[in-house]
Amino acid sequence: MELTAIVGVVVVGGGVLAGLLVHRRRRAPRGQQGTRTGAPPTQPPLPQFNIVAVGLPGAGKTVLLASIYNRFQTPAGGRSYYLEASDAQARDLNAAFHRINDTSAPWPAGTSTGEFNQFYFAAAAPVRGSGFHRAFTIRYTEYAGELLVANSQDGGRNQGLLQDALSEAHAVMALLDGYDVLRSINGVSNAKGRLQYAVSTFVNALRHVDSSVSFVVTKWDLLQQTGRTDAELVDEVRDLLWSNDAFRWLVERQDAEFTVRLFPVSAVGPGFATVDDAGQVIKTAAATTRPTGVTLPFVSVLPDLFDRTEVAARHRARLHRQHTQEARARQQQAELRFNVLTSALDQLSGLVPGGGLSAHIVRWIVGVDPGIAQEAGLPPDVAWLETHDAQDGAGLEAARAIVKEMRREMDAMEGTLPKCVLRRVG
Ligand SMILES: Nc1nc2c(ncn2[C@@H]2O[C@H](COP(=O)(O)OP(=O)(O)OP(=O)(O)O)[C@@H](O)[C@H]2O)c(=O)[nH]1
Ligand SMILES: [Mg+2]
Repeated sequence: MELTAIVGVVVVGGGVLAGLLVHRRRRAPRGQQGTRTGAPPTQPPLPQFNIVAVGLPGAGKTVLLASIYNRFQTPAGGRSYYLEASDAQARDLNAAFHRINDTSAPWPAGTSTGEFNQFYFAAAAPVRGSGFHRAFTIRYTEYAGELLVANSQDGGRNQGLLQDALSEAHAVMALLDGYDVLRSINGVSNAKGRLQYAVSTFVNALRHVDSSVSFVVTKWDLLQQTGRTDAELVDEVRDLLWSNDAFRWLVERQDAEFTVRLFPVSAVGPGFATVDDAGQVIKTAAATTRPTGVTLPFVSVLPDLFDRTEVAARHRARLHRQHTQEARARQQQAELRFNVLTSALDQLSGLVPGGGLSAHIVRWIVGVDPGIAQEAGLPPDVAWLETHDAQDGAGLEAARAIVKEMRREMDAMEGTLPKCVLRRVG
């Protein structure tokens, strides 16, 4: 089965004519099209984080999703947690990655506009010798990049679903096609036009979205073939993108609480593919995949959410100090509100259909009133997790451990490639 007939991740795409000619690929046959919203693999109420990827057709959304799942499906590389999909979605994603990995098989077909799929991944970590406990769920939306760039009767319904997914997103990954980036750096005519088109598509899709946005440069392995170091390439890519007014606006317009990063990512890794004379990316016979950087856009989501909470909480704490006469009364009030809030959430978690806390409640806590926990004397991420951990203490402990590891992975990347941070907040 084709991955494109299966997967569910959100990515925005488009391209100038010349670019489209280079990137034109076959679409999944009609019989294989469909809309699937896979059931979450877990029954207990877990907090849910929604991720949407946006990128032009051919930017690499589908291949990246298969590669991300492949990396996260078991604890590995110093990571103690894993992501678990439902049996059916795991089968689809594994089959897709196997197809990508098989150098005698063609690449997956482009995703059809009739497809719209949502993948649910439960994150689980070991807790005090009592096995793995689920901590939260990540929902990832997969669709055709064409939905972002063309009006079509066929995809009309899915364009609406995509808008919904974007408005519910906690984090958006904006994918820039690394091959376009490479050709732009090399001064190939039309390449900059296609990048410009991608950025305009992001502007259109994200204008009214207030989630965090990170930029992902896909097919980094092709850029590495220039022989330049990652640090040199990041410098060049930054300069290239920074010269684009719309890109600068996207970075600078983010809500003040978010750090904006550029992630160099290869879903297949170095040496797996090259570009032939016709401009097609072709697999290298007998090569094996060694994906690089694919976990990073994922692991930045939760620490960024908590950082946003923390920055807002610090701001409120400053105001709090400035009004010392009112401090005591405010403290008492905050404690009261915090208690009311936690008990209300306890009740809500049992009432929401499917048992999970809705994204709106997540936004409410994280986005609207993050100072409450601080005023009540709790560190914001601990308070956040406690209010969202409706099921058991082990789930909370697992969530804390996962977020800590995610932070460590982010810090390591920023230590190695500091220029990847386009804008630092906090
Ligand atoms: N070298 C290299 N090529 C890649 C990589 N990821 C994707 N590609 C190439 O890019 C093509 C398009 O990737 P897809 O993942 O199908 O693109 P998409 O964004 O899902 O496209 P639509 O489904 O049309 O929206 C693949 O068929 C590969 O040829 C990568 O990490 N490295
Ligand atoms: Mg696709």
